[in-house]
Amino acid sequence: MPRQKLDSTAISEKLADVSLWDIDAGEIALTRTFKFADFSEAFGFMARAALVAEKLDHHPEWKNTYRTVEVRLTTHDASGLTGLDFDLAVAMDRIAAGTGRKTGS
Ligand code: H2B
Repeated sequence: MPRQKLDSTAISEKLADVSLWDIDAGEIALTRTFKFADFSEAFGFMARAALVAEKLDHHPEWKNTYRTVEVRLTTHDASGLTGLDFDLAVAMDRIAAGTGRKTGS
């Protein structure tokens, strides 16, 4: 049941795997701001992440400004966090780590 809303206990356990992400007070969403070397790296990250999102059938809310990508992950169908949000967060971390020329956060 990957799209089943997680309770606080399950969320705290899973947060250990995504330590670079923030969680909002209501435990509805994970957020992370990625910063890359330039727009090309940022957009490349988004292109790769979009393919993973399609595969998972789970899609990010995100905003790109030049070399910054602000990401918010939540499961709209469950009105909260599910395993898919954590799966996508981990995948995005891996993709960002692989771009090589990332400059921060
Ligand atoms: N993405 C996110 N973030 N939350 C959802 O609830 C969701 C989704 N639902 N992508 C999916 C698509 C659903 O609409 C389709 C029909 O599976």
